[in-house]
Amino acid sequence: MKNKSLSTSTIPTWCPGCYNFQILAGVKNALKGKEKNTAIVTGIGCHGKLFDYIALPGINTLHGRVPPTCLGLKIAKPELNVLGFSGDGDAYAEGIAHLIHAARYNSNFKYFVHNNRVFALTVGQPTPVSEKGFKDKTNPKGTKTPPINPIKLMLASGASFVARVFADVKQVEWVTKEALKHKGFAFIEILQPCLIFHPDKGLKEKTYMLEDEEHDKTNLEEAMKKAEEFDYNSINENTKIPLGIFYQTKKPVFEEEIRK
Ligand SMILES: Cc1ncc(C[n+]2csc(CCOP(=O)(O)OP(=O)(O)O)c2C)c(N)n1
Repeated sequence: MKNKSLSTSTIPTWCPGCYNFQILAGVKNALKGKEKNTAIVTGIGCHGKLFDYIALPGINTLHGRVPPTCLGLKIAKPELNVLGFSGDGDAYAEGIAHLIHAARYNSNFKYFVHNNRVFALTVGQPTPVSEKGFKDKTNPKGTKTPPINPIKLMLASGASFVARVFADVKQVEWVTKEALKHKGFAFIEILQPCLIFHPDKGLKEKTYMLEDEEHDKTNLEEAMKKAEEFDYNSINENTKIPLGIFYQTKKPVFEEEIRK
């Protein structure tokens, strides 16, 4: 799991065993050899600390503003690989309007959402993907609202690459490499239990890979059906969570269109 290249001297302050370590290692493995022309953008939250632990240039931007920051980088320097990282609060609460427009614009950057279904850095408030009834100090009787389904949202918003993986080094490395091969906006959600505020024990065991089935990732209708298999709300003994690439298509790329 250790990958010293791209390392910095900053000592991580993530909790011991945090799945963010797996995400960091997977991304670093995938970026080997691409160090010279890659930039990263991170949001605000535990995920955002990744900025300090990976030796790449970029911007640790405002809460929720990762997509427009990535878009700006791609407009200025289209030859750069640009990778953005958000938490689910960052992406689906503060930044949700930007997320929808990122899918619509189809700029050629890759966007990773560390989805631990909680605002972790601010110690455990519900996000738009926390299950109905989630309890914390701000909602002692449990929330009253159901979660959104980000995979369906991205498919409906026109994203040209939509994937979901578990926060496991190998899965993150694989999906990062696939996303880098894709020309256009790539949305990648990473299911990441938060050991302290949303442990989601046994979540990985409920997942399966679309790549092991005969899933046609060019078929939007099929992708929507697969997206509906997991509603982010009820996790029980019957829950099955598809992972992998739901959908991939070719669309005009924003920064190329404006140059014309
Ligand atoms: C505009 C703005 N609103 C709220 C905050 C406070 N804040 C800092 S971190 C954070 C939680 C981030 O949660 P998430 O994006 O899910 O990332 P995680 O910590 O779970 O990785 C919040 C709400 C802020 N810094 N800026």
